[in-house]
Amino acid sequence: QEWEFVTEELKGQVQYEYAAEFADRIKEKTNGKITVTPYEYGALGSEVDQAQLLQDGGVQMAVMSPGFTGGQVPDGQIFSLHYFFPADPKLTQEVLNTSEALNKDLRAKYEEHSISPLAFWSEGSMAWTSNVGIEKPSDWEGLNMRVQESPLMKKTYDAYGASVQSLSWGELYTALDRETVDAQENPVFFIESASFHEVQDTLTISRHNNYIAMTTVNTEWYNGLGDAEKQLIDETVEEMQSWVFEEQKKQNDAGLEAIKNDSEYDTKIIELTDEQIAEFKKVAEPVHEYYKNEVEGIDPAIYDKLKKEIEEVSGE
Ligand code: 6CS
Repeated sequence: QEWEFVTEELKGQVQYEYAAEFADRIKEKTNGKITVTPYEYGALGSEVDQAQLLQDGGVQMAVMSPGFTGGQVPDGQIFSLHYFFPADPKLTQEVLNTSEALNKDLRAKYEEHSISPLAFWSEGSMAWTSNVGIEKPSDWEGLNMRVQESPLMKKTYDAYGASVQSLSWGELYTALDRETVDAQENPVFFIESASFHEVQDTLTISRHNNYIAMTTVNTEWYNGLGDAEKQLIDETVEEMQSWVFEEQKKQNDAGLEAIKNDSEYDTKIIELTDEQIAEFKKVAEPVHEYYKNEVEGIDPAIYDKLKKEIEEVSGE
């Protein structure tokens, strides 16, 4: 058997390395009877194309960012709320591993679209890059922010006073360089690896959100597998949760060091203080209510349950 596994990143980056490690483990466990083929971003299209491919059963597995199906599965937009999950990736990962709201209720929502998320994991805390140096909400005024395909992301940056534009990440370096967009958000490892810091003067450590990815399988394909194969996949996905946590941490630490030591581009690093973060929270928190009460098609009960689970983990 051969299973095809698309990712939204390149060799060396977290998502691709995840798929490659998954492939190695399956090969070993099945003595080569099952081959998993990982694909880099771009090999089979953009992030949006890849999501569609998985839904159509054109590939069996995908690492998928919820932001690219925000229009189709509105509940998945919960991951783009700012200052909702714990700032610490370790605590966020604990929520992702244990949450019933996500692993049962949200999973069912994705399954209506033939996407089965088997696991949710953090690629690290996201930072903002720009040329202006974002330190307070009003610094966003007049900026054009790059976002994924998620209406809620627009709402969030609207609240800060920015305009937004959806792009695949492959177009982002050029867009920043030509200043057709002014700012973007990503985990630090990705900013360094995609060289966005070369075309942006500043990086703000904002702790506004973790970047979340999902290990997904085509629902009908997965449901049609035998119990032994399902068990093999589930068990390997579960083992990979601690592996990917260490991998993203290693890459994010190294990425920050590399940006700091890159004397050619001399990126200014702004670490927001707790007081500055409180200003962003004031603007971002009403969007949580907006999400829960106004976004069409979402189940507010998932929001309430998840909020409680987050409070339990973060002790707040
Ligand atoms: O910014 C993006 O869209 C990309 N960022 C990451 C961390 N992974 C893939 C995604 O497409």
